[in-house]
Amino acid sequence: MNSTNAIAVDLGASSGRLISGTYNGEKVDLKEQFRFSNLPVQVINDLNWDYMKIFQEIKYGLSIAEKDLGLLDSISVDTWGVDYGLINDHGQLLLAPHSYRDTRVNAYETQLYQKINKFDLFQQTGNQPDKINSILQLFADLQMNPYLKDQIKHVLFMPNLIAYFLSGQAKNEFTISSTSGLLDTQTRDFSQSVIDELGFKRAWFGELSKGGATLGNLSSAISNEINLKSPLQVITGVGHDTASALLALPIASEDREDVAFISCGTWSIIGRQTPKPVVTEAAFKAGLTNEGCFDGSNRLLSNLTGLWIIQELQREWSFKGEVVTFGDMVKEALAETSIDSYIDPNNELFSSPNQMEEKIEAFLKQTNQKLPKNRGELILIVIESLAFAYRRVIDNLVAVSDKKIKEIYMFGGGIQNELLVQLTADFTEKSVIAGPVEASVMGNIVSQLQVRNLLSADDTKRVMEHSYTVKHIKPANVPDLDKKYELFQKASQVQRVDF
Ligand code: ADP
Ligand code: LRH
Repeated sequence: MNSTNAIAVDLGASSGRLISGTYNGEKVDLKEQFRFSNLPVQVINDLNWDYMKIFQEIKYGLSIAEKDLGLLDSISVDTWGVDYGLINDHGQLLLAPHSYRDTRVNAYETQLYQKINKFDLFQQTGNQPDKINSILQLFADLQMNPYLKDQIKHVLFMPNLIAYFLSGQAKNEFTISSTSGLLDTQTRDFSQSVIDELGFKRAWFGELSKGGATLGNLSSAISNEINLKSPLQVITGVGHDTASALLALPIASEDREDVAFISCGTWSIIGRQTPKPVVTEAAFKAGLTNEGCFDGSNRLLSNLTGLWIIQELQREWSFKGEVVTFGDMVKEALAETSIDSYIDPNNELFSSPNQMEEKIEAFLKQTNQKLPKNRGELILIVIESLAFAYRRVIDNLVAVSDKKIKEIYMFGGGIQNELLVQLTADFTEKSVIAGPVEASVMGNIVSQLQVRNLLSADDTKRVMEHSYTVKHIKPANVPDLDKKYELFQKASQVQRVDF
């Protein structure tokens, strides 16, 4: 076949990027075309997406990619979950889209769960109730601004909102919608009963696209503005970054339920594929959630505060003038030995920005553990604690789905942290297959090729094997592993840390 050029727009918390995937029938070659910072903007009390800048950067990136590759054939967007924009009858945004770290939801949590209690919500939607979920964000928006109810025409999740800006077509996609807390466990479509209970309208969400769709061509206004020659098709491919990454893993469909995955980015997402949502009390108590895969199957997982803690340490140290790279941080940790002090990375204390070093110390003091004597020991505490947190979720996944896990696939930027990858293998006592770093981008490209009927689901494994290499990591023996894990579990019991 002639080769084809697809553009993946992947919006992560560390950066937004446009990466081209050139497919020749055998393999996909990825090439970074353009990368830009993607930080939320605090405006008085609100933490918002910098959506205008993002959109401008995407246009700029497209013109760069066309200069590099010649004609571009298709584009799709993936992002993290849960955030959305509200569009009125005139096609305008009613509010700047909020970041899920915005705090407006705090005042409305109790009210929401008085309407539908947490376990009911979990059973109806499969999503673990969480502050970040779209359901609570939208509930808060409507309580704060009742006028919105009469003005909303579309609620569009972020990848779908950006595709709307590109094509003028509004359509929500399954994987990203599955992070909202609004899909029904049985139908896997928007839940009419949850929507009615909260005073939302079903029509706002539109027809749900499963398995992706072509929306149409890039709007001519944009092509003219940036002088783009390409007849670019805007595709609503796999919209959620984690679902996207799973699509790119070189695993045959029949083996997918036997392995676990760990997505290592700003968040750590640990999960496994299951045929249907698991909504038992045990799954609820274990903090697990159910989200959707591009092929319509389920992913049972836990979203943990992940390398966000490392990112915050790096950002704060850099502000103090001590420039340090992620690579340097891993080296500093490798130079130390464990002091057997642990944090619970998922404690609420660590999910908000700023003063991460002080928060870690506060956690260690409150749990009567030894304090680190230098930066390397501090970083090692975080990395070891992350690996133990992964083990805890892996154990829960096995328990609630009553099925063993043979090995673990790790991917995302965090697999460049070789200490984290090795400790994950060691602490879970399982082999790890690591790669690729840009898994979400690769999955985004695969979904476009599948929607365009250039690649079948069955052939995807073979094409992925030709497109990138993975590393195999064997677990090493850790003396007193069980004792260490007990210390981690004990430290994790603390709920509120005074800070
Ligand atoms: P996201 O898309 O969720 O923002 P990424 O998948 O880009 O995140 O992963 C970002 C994380 O990867 C960073 O927080 C950092 O901890 C880790 N990372 C990136 N580069 C390196 C590196 N060279 N060495 C070690 N860790 C790295
Ligand atoms: C990871 C992720 C995760 C959560 C969070 C908001 O990037 O998509 O699954 O939904 O972002």
